[in-house]
Amino acid sequence: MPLDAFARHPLLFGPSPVHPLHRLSEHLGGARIWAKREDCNSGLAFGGNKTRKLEYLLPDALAKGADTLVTIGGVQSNHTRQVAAVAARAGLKAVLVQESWVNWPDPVTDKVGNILLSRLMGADIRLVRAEFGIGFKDSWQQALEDVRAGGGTPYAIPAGASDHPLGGLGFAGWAAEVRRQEQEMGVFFDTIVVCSVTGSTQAGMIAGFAGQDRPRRVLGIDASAELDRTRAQVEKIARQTAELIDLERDLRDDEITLLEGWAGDAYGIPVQSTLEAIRLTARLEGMIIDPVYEGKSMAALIDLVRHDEIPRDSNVLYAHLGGQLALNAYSGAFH
Ligand code: 5PA
Repeated sequence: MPLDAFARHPLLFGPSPVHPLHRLSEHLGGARIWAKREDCNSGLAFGGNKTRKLEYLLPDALAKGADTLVTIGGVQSNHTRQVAAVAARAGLKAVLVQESWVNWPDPVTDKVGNILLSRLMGADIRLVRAEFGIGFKDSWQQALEDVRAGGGTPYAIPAGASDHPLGGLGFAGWAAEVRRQEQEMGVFFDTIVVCSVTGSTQAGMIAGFAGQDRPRRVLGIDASAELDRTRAQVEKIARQTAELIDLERDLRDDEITLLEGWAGDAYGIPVQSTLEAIRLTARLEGMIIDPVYEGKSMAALIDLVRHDEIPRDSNVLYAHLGGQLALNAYSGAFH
C-alpha cells in the first residue's frame, strides 16, 4: 500500500531542516553542499535517524500490546538511546542490550553520552561482551526471552531498527519530504550522501526516491568496515521496502550504491580522514558530526567533491543523521 496508508506515530518536530553549507562549499571549490538535519529532528533526547524510523514501528508495537521495547547496539549506540526516549514518551519500558562492538580505550565510554541519557530515561541496560555484527544476536534473543519469562510483552527491534519489515518506511518518507522541501526552495538535489551501517536509512531513501519522476544518486558511505554484509542488507531492505510501498517495479542494481574507503579498518574507530572532516565541518560551519558515522560520510563527501567525482554543477544533500553524543567518549582523539 502507499506509504501514507501506513500507521505513523509522530515523534518529530515536523520536516527536518535543510540548509546550505556555504563556507564548506566555497572551501572545497566544487559542488554546492547542503545538509538535512536529523540531528535536530525531534525533542526526544536529541533525536537522530532512528527516531524517524521508529515513527512506523511504534504503532505496530502498541497494536501488538507490547509493554517493553527490546533492542541492541554498541555501548555508545545512538539507536538504543533513541529507543529509550521513544519508550519513555510512549509509556513503555525499554531493555537495551549494549555490546562491546568497539574496541575503544576511553575510560568513560560506558558512562557518558548516549548511555548516560539512556540511564536517565530509565532504560534497563545490559552490558554484554560481544563482537560487532548487524545480524540477529543471541544476547538480543535472550533479552526477549527474559521479558517474556517475567510476564511482559516484548517488542523486538533489531540493530538500528533496520532488519524489520517496517524498518525502511521512515526514510522512504524522508525522500518524499526532500521532494516537498525542494519544491518550496526551488532547488534539486541530484546527489544524496548518507552513512550506512545497518542499512535501512539508505535503503528507505532508495525505495522512496525510486518512485519519484526525476532520477538522482544516493551515495551510501560504508562505516561498518564490512562492506559486503552492509551492501547485502541495504539491498534486501531497499527491495522489501519498495515492494511494501507499491513501487511496482524492481529496483535496478545501479540504484544501490555503497562506497568504501572511509570506514578505516573497524566500525567505531575514527581514522585520520574522519578527524579532519569533523574539525573542518566544525570550524567552517559550526556543524558538529561524530567519529563513528557522520565523520566518515563527511570525509567521503569532502573527497568526492574535491576530486570532482561529484560534478561541480551538482547540488549535494548531506544527510546528517545525528550521533554527536558519542563525541563525549572520544575526547582523546582530539587532544
Ligand atoms: C547510524 C546508525 P543505518 O544503521 O540505518 O545504516 O544508519 C547508520 C547511522 N549515522 C548513521 C548515525 C548517527 C547512526 O547512529 N547507528 C546504529 C546505532 O546503534 O546507533 C545502528 C548502528
